[in-house]
Amino acid sequence: QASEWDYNAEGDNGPADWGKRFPKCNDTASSSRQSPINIVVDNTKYNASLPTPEFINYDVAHATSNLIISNNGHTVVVTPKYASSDSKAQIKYKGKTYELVQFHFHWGSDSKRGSEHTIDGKHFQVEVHFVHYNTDDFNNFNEAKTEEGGLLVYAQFLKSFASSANAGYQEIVPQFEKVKYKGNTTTIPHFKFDTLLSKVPDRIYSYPGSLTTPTCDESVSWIVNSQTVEISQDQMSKFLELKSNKGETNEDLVNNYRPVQKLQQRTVETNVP
Ligand code: B30
Ligand code: ZN
Repeated sequence: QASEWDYNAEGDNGPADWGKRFPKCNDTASSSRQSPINIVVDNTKYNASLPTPEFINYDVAHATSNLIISNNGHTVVVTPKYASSDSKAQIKYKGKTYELVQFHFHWGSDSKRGSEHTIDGKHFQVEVHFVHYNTDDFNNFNEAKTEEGGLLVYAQFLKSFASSANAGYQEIVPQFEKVKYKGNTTTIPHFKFDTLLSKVPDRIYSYPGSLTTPTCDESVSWIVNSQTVEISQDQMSKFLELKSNKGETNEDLVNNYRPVQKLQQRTVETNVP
């Protein structure tokens, strides 16, 4: 078999079959907390004391740090490589500190699909995941990944609309041609990650969930920013040139989103009435 898991509805490795080889991916038990989900706005619960996530060092561009951009066949991942003296990007939320380890993208072939989370059934074309682990309670990402409270992922939706390029995403997207195939990597200078986010304060949705790819560990506190960021159609077209294989055949890397999972016993909280 070509890959242990993929996003194809046809074949035996698609999302509906992940649970066969990765049992944590099943969302059948009423106790399960799989991601992504459809967020039904009328069913979200306003919590006046829900804290706003505090972004730390997202506004710093270290001259001494780099970013590795790599195509792993499932997505493009951007990983900060910090010089030892450089302060790392973090989110503080509900009394815990989480350190950014990587961010990556899920996207679709047209504007009606691509995001993993949906809001009232509506998809956005791109969803960016800023993946953090809890440095108060864990020594590294891999230790945190399997544990309740271990991870925090901040989701930012993008839509292609603007005719002029989004300056933040222009730091990354033009590099995609260097990571066209699975296994390709490239390095760029560090830049300010807050240029990739819509401005706070926004309406956020907050709920307990999981990694959206195998092994689907139920360790993630999700924060979904309801406000979208616009990129240009030219920037969007760069996503659609990526390939999920090493180049022997023509396999587009696209529609790399998991279908929404059952909400089960969960409540989605929001910070705006
Ligand atoms: S997500 O934000 O819920 N989509 C991982 C991190 C975040 C999410 C999903 C998965 C993760 O770290 N998975 C384990 C490592 N991966 C590498 C990778 O980045 O994705 C190995 C793998 O899958 O088996 Cu390709
Ligand atoms: Zn993701």
